[in-house]
Parts: sequence; structure tokens; C-alpha cells
Amino acid sequence: MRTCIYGGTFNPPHLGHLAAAKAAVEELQLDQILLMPNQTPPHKVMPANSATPEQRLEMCRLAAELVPNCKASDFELQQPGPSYTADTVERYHAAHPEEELWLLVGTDMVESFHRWRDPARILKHVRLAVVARDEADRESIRAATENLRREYGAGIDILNNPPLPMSSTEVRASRDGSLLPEAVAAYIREHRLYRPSLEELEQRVQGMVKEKRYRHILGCRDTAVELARKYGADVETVAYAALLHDMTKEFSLEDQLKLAEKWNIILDYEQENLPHLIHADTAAAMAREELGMWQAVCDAIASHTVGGEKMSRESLIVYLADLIEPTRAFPGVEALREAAVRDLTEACILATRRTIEFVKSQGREPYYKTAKTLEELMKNTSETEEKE
Ligand code: DGI
Ligand code: FE
Ligand code: FE
Repeated sequence: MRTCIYGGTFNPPHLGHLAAAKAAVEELQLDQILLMPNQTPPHKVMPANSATPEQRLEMCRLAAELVPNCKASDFELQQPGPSYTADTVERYHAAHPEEELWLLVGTDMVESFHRWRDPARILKHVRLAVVARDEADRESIRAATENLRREYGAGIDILNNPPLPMSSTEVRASRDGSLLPEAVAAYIREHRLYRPSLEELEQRVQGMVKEKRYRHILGCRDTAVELARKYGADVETVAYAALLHDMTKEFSLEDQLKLAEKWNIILDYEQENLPHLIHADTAAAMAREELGMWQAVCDAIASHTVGGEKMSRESLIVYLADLIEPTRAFPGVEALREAAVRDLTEACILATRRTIEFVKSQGREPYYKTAKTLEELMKNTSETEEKE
């Protein structure tokens, strides 16, 4: 059995890791390569909203499915604390004496290898499989490995297949889902890992809209948070959704259409409604693609203007807060505010009726989703009344 141990933080595992694993499997004809997330040392500062060890392992499981002979291993995490590679390798060898072992390492690691704890003890049990991040790495790898061969009689295989040059740090910072296996990107979104802070997003949104709208957005966020507390909804979801709901509102129609094309948004409303409605869709897509927001947030953003089918409590709250936040001052807003503290569904019905009236008074036809939203909300109230 030819086994390669691939240790790392995997915070998160990305396509660069998988490319390296794939190269190793192919070039070394491995029976298995083990993505082995390690315990993080207590002194290492982890990035904000980082993944737990269990989450890193789970992401490795999802990622491993994409490479033949690749598996996630909890061998390191089963240990009580962080361990030196020498100990891991030794323990692994003791548990699986029949396996022929490699240890996968990056260039930077090879260069510092002689300073690792007990290189000789590591190299007694494994050959090194070295991946280069890019072409420039190759020269330094050759120099570094020459020393290791001389000093320790190390067995070294340099992988020819150049993997994608990227790091977890870059992947986290860019929040670029395209650098991740789709299943890992989805896991990260839904578990809200590495999410930007609300403060970071406030600044970003403030730079995207005029002052008046920014005040509306903050009002919407405060109202939504208040309602979420009152109705037992997820406060974090409504806070993020409300903060982002109008972030693209002041983009030109041309720019919004470009975004719609970029993110494959289906625009099924009639031309006359387009300029009023498209911002909800582009903001939702931006939240997902550029900010890594989870589905509940994107749904609430997408439905904030015209509602939608089977709206969650969080979506209803954002929809309503958008209309009743403190800077809104249309006739009848007080009645909506009063309804909002009585009953969420009732308030949303009144809000939707008011929107329909408003759109008609402007000589436009309400979008079909708005009428559907009203229908469904009414059905919900009659259902609960029947139950009572
Ligand atoms: O973005 P905001 O101004 O905070 O509020 P919003 O997202 O609810 O957008 C309001 C605009 O959208 C306003 O011009 C009315 C329009 N609108 C809302 N629902 C409908 C609608 N327009 C049409 N045509 N049909 C609708 O159902
Ligand atoms: Fe809006
Ligand atoms: Fe709004």
C-alpha cells in the first residue's frame, strides 16, 4: 500500500491542495493520499470566524471526494494536542507498518525542513513528495533537497505537475468561491465561516451609496434586528441581509445588467419594471459571489422588493423593515409600524397591499410576484386561524 500523508491546517482546503494531491496520486501511483488536518498550536492566531478542527476535517472530506484515492484523515485530530510531524509520522508508521509512506510538503517547507523537529526521525519513515507552487520554486527546491539528501539520505520525489499557486490565506481574503470545490464553498457559506464582520460591510456599503440611502440602510438594519428579537428569528441573518439589501440600488441600469449577465441572473420581469426591481437580484448575487453570504441572507435580499414564495421569517422581517424603518415617511407608514409589533404576517400583508397601491398610483403594473406574495401571506393567516 502506497500512502501519502498530506498534513496542513486546511483552513479551508482549496483547489490548490487538490491539484497537489492529484499530482501526487498520479506521479507516485499512490493507493491513497490522506488530507490530514492538524491541531492548531495555541500560539497561532487564527483568522476571524475561523473553522473549528471538526469543520476543517469535514471540509477535507468534501474536498477529498473530488480526487481519486484521496481521503480525509482524523489521525492528527484524535491526538489531544498539536504534535510534531516526527511524532505523527512515527505513530502512523506504528499503526500501519505495512504501508510505504510519503509526506507531501510545499516548497517553503522543504527550505525550512532542516529546522523542523528531528528531520532524521521523519525521514526514517517517509519519502518527501515536494510540490512547487510555481516554476520559480523549482530551483530552490533542487538546492534545498540536495542538502537533505546529503545530510539525511532523504528520499525525495519532486512532483512535475505544477499545482495551482494559491494559499488558504488568499482564498479566505478574496472570498473567491471559484478557488474552492463547490461543496466546500457551500459548506463555508452555510456555516458562516470566514464571513466579513458587520463593521467591515458597513464601510463597504457606505462607499457604494449616497448618504440618504445609507441612513435608510442602517435604519432598516436596526428595525430588522429589533423585529428578529421580537419574533425569535435569526438576528445575524437579518442584520447582514438588511445591511446589504440595497447595496447595488444606485448602480446604473447598465452596470446592473452587466452584473446580471456575469452571475447568470434570470430577469423575468417586464422591461418597465426592470429598473425598479433588478437591484434586489444583483445585490443578492453580489452577497453570495463576492461576500460569501449564506443562503438565508441571499434569499432575504432577493425578496426584499417584491417578496417571494415560502418566505422565511427572516425574509419577511427584512421585507417589512425596508418599508417601516424610521426614515420612511409615506402616508400610512404609522399603521404599518403598529401592525409590525402586533403580527408579522399581518404587517407584511398590509405592506404588500400598500406597495401594490403605490405601484399602481405610478401608472405601472405590480410585478406578478408581489401579487403572489400577497396571496400566499393571506393563505398563511387563514390556515393559522383555522388551526386555532
Ligand atoms: O430599494 P428601496 O427604495 O429601499 O425599496 P424597494 O426595494 O422596495 O424598491 C422600491 C421600488 O420598487 C419602488 O419604486 C416601487 C418598486 N416596486 C416594488 N414592488 C413592485 C415595484 N414595482 C413594480 N413595478 N412592481 C412591484 O411589484
Ligand atoms: Fe430595495
Ligand atoms: Fe431598501
